[in-house]
Amino acid sequence: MNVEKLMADLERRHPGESEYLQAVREVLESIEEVYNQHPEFEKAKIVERIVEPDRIFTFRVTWVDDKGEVQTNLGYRVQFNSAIGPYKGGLRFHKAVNPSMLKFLGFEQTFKNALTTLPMGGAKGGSDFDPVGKSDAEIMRFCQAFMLELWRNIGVDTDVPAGDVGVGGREIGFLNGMYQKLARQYHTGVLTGKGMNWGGSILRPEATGYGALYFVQHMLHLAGKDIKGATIALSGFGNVAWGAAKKATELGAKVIAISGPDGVIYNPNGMNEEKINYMLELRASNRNIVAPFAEKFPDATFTPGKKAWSIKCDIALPCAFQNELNGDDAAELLKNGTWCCAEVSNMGCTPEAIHAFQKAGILFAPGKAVNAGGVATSGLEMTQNCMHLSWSGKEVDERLHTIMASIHEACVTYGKQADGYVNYVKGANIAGFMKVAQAMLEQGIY
Ligand code: 2IT
Repeated sequence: MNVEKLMADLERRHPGESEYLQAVREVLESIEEVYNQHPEFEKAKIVERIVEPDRIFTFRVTWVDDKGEVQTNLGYRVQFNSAIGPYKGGLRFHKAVNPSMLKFLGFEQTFKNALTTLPMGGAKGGSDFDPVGKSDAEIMRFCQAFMLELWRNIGVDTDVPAGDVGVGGREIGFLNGMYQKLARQYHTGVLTGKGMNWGGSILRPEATGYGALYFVQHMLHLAGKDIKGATIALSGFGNVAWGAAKKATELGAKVIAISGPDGVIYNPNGMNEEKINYMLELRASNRNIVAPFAEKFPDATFTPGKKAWSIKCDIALPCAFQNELNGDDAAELLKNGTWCCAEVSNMGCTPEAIHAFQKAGILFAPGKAVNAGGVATSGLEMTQNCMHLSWSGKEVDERLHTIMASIHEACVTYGKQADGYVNYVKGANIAGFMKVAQAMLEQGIY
């Protein structure tokens, strides 16, 4: 395998798709050495096949806003890879959504899902619909119009969407209601992240953040460190940041920063139940700003235009969006003594930031390992739906624990260097790739 040649071919085919090309390059660079020890992969052209999505559906979504004006958005579903199971992955509603973003997310999802130990292929979808400033009624009409197109391409055993940025329990509800109406299919398992009364799994809302903190606990344990008393800066304030803040606080860490597109909240006394619950209110307001947190809690301060990475902390947890932590941010964190960074968002760090952390020898782990607890618990939700029963919180949490431990172990197996440093990026990429590649190989050329 020749990474530069593969990348040049891919760039020619998909010019300007920067996020997609970035995600593919990271994986190819990680797996090159192992891949070249497997001539059977080369012969079946596994890598040339694995970097392209199986198919992409693109559709127009037209809806009417509260003023009676007609609005048109674009909708997509990228069915990336089904070698190990039906397509599975979230839907993102965000104004910047485009094919490059959803292809990068679908590609990442393929390897992440492989790491979970559950039989799920990779997919992603969404729309350039911007939920900011929209009323609940507008969000409902948009979700219904989106499903009017999507429903023929999804199904319990074919493709199971869930939430992502801009899509939470409320949106999954609107989507599921319309799906049932159109498909006349009442199986509870065509979407995950559902409400508790209509097929949802206990702990799914918390799972991405909880799983991330379980993963961080394993990393710290291996490095002889303790999360108790550590200061944490996290970005975002949505579902993922909320779950991470909740579990981090429960484990005795102090969450001293959260952030939004408008700026950063410095929260020197850490979180409490009221503050954590307020994060949900901020998300539900559709305003996409974090500033009101400091109005509600006078011990916190808001600084406009600053990122969470400007706050001195032990552990940095990007929980918002891709490339939200760049090389300059990494330099600032390292200068301030940060000794661990775990991506909870997908591809939260730029290649420059990852390189800086690894060069400095601090603990660093990538999103596809750290945040896999979200989709893993979606997989557990699918299992419960197929069995027509609900597990207790204890049962789901134990399974999530076991899955995160196994993902951590896989990363260490494939990522431990001769000098003892664990390259979690390499470990996660090789472990995920090997499973999907082997599955493709065994199923022939198709
Ligand atoms: O990035 C992700 O793993 C998700 N947005 C969750 C996907 C899922 O199917 O639960």
